[in-house]
Amino acid sequence: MFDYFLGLDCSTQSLTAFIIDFNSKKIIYRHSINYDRDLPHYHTKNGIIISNDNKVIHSYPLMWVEALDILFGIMKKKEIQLQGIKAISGSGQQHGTVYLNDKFEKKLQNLSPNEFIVDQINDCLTRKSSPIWMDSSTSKQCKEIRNTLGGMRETIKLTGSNTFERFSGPQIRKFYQEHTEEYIKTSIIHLVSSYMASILLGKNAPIDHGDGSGMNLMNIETKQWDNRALKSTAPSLKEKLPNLSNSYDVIGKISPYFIEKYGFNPDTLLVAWSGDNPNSLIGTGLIGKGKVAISLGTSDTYFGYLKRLLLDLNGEGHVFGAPTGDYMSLICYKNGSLAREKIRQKFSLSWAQFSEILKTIPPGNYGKIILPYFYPEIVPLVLEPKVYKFGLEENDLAGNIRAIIECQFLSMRLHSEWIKEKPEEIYATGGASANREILQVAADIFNTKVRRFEITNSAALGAALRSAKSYYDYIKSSKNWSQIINKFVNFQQSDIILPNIKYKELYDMMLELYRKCEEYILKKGKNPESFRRKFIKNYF
Ligand code: ADP
Ligand code: XUL
Repeated sequence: MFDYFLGLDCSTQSLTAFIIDFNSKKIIYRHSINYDRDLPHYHTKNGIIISNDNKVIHSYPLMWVEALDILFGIMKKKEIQLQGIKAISGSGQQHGTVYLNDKFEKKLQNLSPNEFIVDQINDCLTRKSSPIWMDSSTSKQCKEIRNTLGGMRETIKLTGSNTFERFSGPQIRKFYQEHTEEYIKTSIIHLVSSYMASILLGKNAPIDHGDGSGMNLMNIETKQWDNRALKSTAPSLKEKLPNLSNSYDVIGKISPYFIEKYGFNPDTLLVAWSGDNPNSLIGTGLIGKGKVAISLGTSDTYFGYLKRLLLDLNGEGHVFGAPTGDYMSLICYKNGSLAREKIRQKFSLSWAQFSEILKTIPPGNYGKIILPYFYPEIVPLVLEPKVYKFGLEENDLAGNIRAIIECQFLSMRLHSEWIKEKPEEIYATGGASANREILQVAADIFNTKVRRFEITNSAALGAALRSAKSYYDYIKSSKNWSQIINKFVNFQQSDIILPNIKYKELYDMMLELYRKCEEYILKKGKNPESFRRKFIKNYF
C-alpha cells in the first residue's frame, strides 16, 4: 500500500515536486523545472522580467502552468506511481497576483487532456504578467492605503503588516488605477498559490490564511477579508477575491485533466496551497518556540513560529498565519541570493571558489562594511537601489565576498530584534544553505548553532507534509504535527554548525557598527567612521 504525498513549490526561479512515502519515511522523487533553462521562450532571467529602473518586476502565470505540465509529463515518463498519491498541496512565492477573466473557471472545468493547459487558458488572463514579491513600484499606493486605514500602526494592527510595495493589496490598487478597464474585466484575482491550486482543482481555489496575510487585505485576528482594507484598495474587490480558507483545509479532489492525462487517482485530495515561507515553517519542523529558520533562496527570510499574535509596530516585520492555524513572524530581504550572485559574478567565481575565499578573511573583515542594495530593499526600506561601502574598495575580491555575507547576517540580526527571543537554534534552508561556509558566518554572527538539512527545499517538503497531515485528518486517522514532521525532518541527515564563541564580542561590536552605517545612510545619522576605526583598532 502506498501512502504517497506530493508537495509542489512554485517559486521565483523554478517549479519543484517532492513525493514522500509516509510508510517508508522516504522522499521517493524530487525534480525541478527551472524557468530560464527549461522554458527559454519566456525569456526570463532568474525567473523574472525586470524594468530598467529595477522597480517593476513581473513573471508569467502561463509559464508556471506550462512548467506544471512538463513536470507531470516527466513523472509519467519516469513511471512514477502517481496513482499512489493520496493528497497534494503546494507552495507559491508569496504576494504575487494573477488577474483572470470570467472564462477561467469554465475553462478549468472543461480542460481537454489532448492539449496542454497553457493553450487552453491563454485567453483567460486580463494581465499577461504578474507582479511578484520583488516588485517595488507601488509606494504611492502603499501610502494611500496606509493613510486611509489611519496610519502605519493601525494598518499593522489590522493586517499584521505595514503596507509594503510587494504586498498584493497595493499591487491590486496600482492595477486598478493604471489599467482600470482591465481591472473591471477581471473577475478573479488569485495569488500564485491559489492560482496553481485552482489549476489542479479544476475550479477557483481559496486563498489560505498564510498567504492571505501577505496582502494587506485580511484581518490578522479574525482571518476574514477586511472591508475597510478592501475599500481602501480598489472598488468591488471582494467580488474579485476567492474565499479564504485554513491552510489545512481539504479543498476538493484533483481535476479529471490530471487523472486522464497523467494517471492520478480520482480520489487524490487537494489541500489548500500556501506561501513558501509558511510551507517552509513546516518543512523545517518549526512548530515550537525557541527556534527560527533562515531561508536563503532568491529572497532571504528569517522566520519563526508564534503561538500568539506578535506585531512589529515599527513596521519592518510581518506576521502571517502559520499552517498549524497559529502565527509566524517573518522578515524578508530582497537582496538575498541575487546580491550574493552579483559579487560572485563580478569576480567570475564558482560557489566553491567563493566559499574558499570567504574562509581566508578573518571575522570582522578589518571593519569593511557593505550596504548591499543592488536591488531596492524591503528591510530596511530602500526604494532607490545603491550599494554603499565603508572601507571597502571596488576590486577588493576577498573583502567584498566577506562583506556581503557578514553584512547580510548583521542586517538580519539587527532587524529581527523586535522578535525579542534570542533563538536557541537556527535552521537553515533555501539554495544557499548548501554552502557551509556561508552558514558558519551566520552561526558566528548570531552566536547560535545553525542546523542545515540535506534537503534545501523546505517549501516543497513542507507542502508534502501538510498534505499528509490533512489527509490523515480527513480519513480520521489523525496524527499530530510532531508525528508528521518528525518522520521526515528530524530523520534527515542534518549537519550542525557551531558558533565560534571567541567572535561573540567582535560581532556584538560589529552589529553596532553596521547599525551606525545604516543609520548614517538611511536616517541621516552620525558619520560612523570614528566608530569603525575604533572597531578596527580593537580587533585587528
Ligand atoms: P527560490 O526557491 O527562491 O527559487 P532557491 O531556494 O532554489 O530559490 O535558491 C536559489 C539560489 O540559491 C540561487 O539564486 C543561487 O544563488 C543560490 N545557491 C545555489 N547554490 C549555492 C551555493 N553553493 N552557495 C551559495 N548560494 C547558492
Ligand atoms: C516573503 C517574500 C518572499 C517570497 C518569495 O514575504 O516576499 O520570501 O515569498 O520567496
